[in-house]
Amino acid sequence: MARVYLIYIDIRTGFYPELHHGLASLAAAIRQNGHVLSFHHLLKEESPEVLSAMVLKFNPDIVGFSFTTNQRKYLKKYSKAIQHQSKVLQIAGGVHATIDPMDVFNVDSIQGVCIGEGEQTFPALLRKVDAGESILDTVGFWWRTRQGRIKKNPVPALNPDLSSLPYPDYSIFNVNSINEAASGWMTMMLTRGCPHHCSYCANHVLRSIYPNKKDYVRVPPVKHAIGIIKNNLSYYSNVKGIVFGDDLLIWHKKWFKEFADRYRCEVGLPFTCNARAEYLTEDICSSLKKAGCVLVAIGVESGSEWVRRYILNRKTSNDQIIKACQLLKYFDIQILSFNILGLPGETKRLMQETLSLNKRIKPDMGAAYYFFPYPGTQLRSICEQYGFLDESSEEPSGYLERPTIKPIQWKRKDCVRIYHKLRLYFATRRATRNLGFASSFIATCLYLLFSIFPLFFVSLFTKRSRLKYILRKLMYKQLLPQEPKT
Ligand code: B12
Ligand code: SF4
Repeated sequence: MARVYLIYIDIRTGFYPELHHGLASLAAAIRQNGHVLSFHHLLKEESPEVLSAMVLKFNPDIVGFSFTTNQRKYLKKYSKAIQHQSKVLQIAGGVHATIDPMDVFNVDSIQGVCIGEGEQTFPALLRKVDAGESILDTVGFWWRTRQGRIKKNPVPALNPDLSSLPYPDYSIFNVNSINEAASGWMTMMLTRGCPHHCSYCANHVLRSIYPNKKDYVRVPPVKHAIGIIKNNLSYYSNVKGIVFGDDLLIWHKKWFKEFADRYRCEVGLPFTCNARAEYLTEDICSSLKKAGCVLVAIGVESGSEWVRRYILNRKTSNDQIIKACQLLKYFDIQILSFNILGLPGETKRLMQETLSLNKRIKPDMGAAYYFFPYPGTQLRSICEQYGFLDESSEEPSGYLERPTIKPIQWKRKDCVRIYHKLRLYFATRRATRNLGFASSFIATCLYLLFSIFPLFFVSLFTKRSRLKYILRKLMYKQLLPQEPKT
């Protein structure tokens, strides 16, 4: 049986260390096929030589890396260090490898790239490795040949039946410490894909690589979904609630209603999920509430309908967002608002509209991100076409660091300031959300007070000063957004 070493590059993303559902699913498929797996969750920059020695001690037949676009900058040094000590086959997979494989081949120690979902193609590759057969024709993989050319094999059709996959295997992760850092809330994922085509999101790119595009968005049979949850819960005994990371758990209304009924009876834990405003009808909100949903994360993204429609390819109106939030409040479900700033085509006034819309919907919590031009997306093409990108655009490790595109229609300092104002607004809402009617009033007062001293608060959020540390410890712990543990 083949010996596989997987490395998940997860450094300084701005998130707490998290479970990777794709890798958990891949791990289950590898083990189900009898292969031997070892895994390393690379959470901080480690010595490449030490990592390489650890990997090679396992005596792997194949080493696989997984990472998102922002993390690809770490690949080279670790892969090179392994190559320096061994000729072991090294490959990469995951979202970035799938949508920009040629970029991954720029690291010349990487010999192969897995394109798309790996639960079927990777075990097929391992069978060949195990049998000593040629791997060059393995579907779903691109290979660097001895002559230095790239052999591009076709991507097989997506498996439409999610119940044919084994339950994800989270034992590869340090589940206890990851869930404890999240106060006992465990993340999970049941469905795959999203039916929408937002211009900044990887979904339309991912969908385009498969021959059966209509099967891109899938839900498992409800019974299987409940089975996945119960199995996931067995990895950690102290689960307080579930965070469904699915792009859009409620897109299939009939499926969701049936799921919600069974979830309430058979699982019964409080949960959170992501949703688009137009899906949040009264009956869906009612099902969410009955099933135990305590928070819905809504992609507001921009307060400007023009930006949403023409830049982001999201046709949701402000009224739909406001109405959805009113419904959620009516059903006593908390709201988390997601927003993006620093977009091409945006102006200072349009950014301010994002702040204004959030003040109207008054979410319980919120997050502001800087736009990042992910490869293959429509919005990246627009950025390229209109000269919005420069070398520094590629540097950030996530979308929390700084504006990424050239500030053409807006000033960088305005973007950063509105970003911090928005985060400050969310922090005050969050800190006061349990205070009932007084909440909005106190949040507004705190927010106004802080707005009078923006520089002080911007430095509080951005500089690693002693002052920040002391204030944080003493007074503002509640008010500041969570920062990653690195
Ligand atoms: C859940 C989720 C998270 C979770 C879990 C992280 C994770 N990496 O899975 C959290 C909240 C932590 C998260 C954080 C971030 N995320 Co996120 N996230 C998702 C989401 C919604 C689902 C991912 C998923 O589970 N997909 C389903 C599984 C089955 O697919 P998969 O992960 O691709 O894995 C399969 C294959 O790729 C392949 N595979 C994967 N690795 C390997 C390795 C080898 C060797 C092989 C052979 C195969 C293989 O096999 C897997 C099984 O089929 C996606 C959106 C989406 N629709 O994909 C965004 C997405 C992956 N996230 C994205 C981003 C940008 C981030 C952040 C950078 C945000 C930030 N901080 O700025 C961080 C990065 C964290 C990190 N280190 O990855 C982008 C990535 C874009 C890109 N071009 O890279 C996506 C696509 C959303 C988007 N904006 O378009 N995310
Ligand atoms: S709705 Fe969300 S997950 Fe779906 S395409 Fe748009 S941004 Fe991506």
